[in-house]
Amino acid sequence: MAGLLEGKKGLILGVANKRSIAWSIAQSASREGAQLAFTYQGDRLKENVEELASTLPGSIVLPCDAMQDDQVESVFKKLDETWGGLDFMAHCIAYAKAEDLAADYLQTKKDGFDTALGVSAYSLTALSQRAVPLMEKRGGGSILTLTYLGGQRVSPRYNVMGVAKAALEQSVKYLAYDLGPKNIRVNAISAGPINTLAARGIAGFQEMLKINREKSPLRRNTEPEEVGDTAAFLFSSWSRGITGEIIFVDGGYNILAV
Ligand code: NAD
Ligand code: 0WE
Repeated sequence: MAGLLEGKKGLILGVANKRSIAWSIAQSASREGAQLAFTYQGDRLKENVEELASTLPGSIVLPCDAMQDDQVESVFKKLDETWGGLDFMAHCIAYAKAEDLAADYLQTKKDGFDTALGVSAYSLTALSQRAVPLMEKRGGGSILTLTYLGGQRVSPRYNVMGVAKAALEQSVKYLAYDLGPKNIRVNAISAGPINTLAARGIAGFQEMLKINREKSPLRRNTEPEEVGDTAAFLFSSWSRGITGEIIFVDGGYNILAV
């Protein structure tokens, strides 16, 4: 049977290593027949991403620090030259200064606030601006970002990242409104806690995984493959009626009260 994403071209931003949620999204999309382009942030991650991408034949690998306008610009120039269009984009990028995930939110400085909101929230809008013309050439598209429950509720020490995710989630809705007439859909997956590079070193993260495993309706932790398969659905025409949504892939944890 033909894959769900046969003939589609997609851009995946935010692979750091094999544990990255972005990599699980890439594997699901590739399994369903999509051709992929990857970006990496800085030379430190270049080899990692090239090695992973080489396992998916026909992949493109490009540098892209989301805060560098020239790098963002050249990604879409390259995709336009090689593919002449784009069907989907997965934005899997977040960053806050470590110090801002350790103290109280009250202590957040302007610089830390701007960094977290710039990298984790504004970058979706900046990237979407460049993706739109390529998606229009294909008669539409699907844009996806990743968020966390800490953008809607208080998750202790998620702090300025929670404020950034709130801005990101609302950006999803405004972008969905703007891009609907172009048949471009914009959605977010709100994933449960997953042991990735970005989660490593967060004080108490193992305890969070334990609570999630014990309390969530599905009584297990979220697997990155579950996020990947939901992403493939959101890239596909099976989700053609869905835009501006925050879809929880968290074993149902978000529905609970005490
Ligand atoms: P990860 O560390 O594998 O991925 C984070 C990525 O962000 C890295 O590839 C990093 O290079 C990239 N990045 C950071 N700053 C960047 C910049 N300036 N330009 C370009 N790229 C930049 O960790 P992950 O957990 O896979 O995170 C991916 C997304 O999933 C993030 O948005 C995160 O908030 C979200 N998320 C994670 C969890 C979790 O528990 N791990 C849960 C829900 C949502
Ligand atoms: O979005 C995230 C984490 C994103 C993240 C992680 C780091 C660690 C290293 C952003 N910036 C940095 N900066 C660093 O220097 N998650 C959803 C995972 C996560 O992080 C938490 C969580 C959860 C869940 C932090 C505190 C509380 C819960």
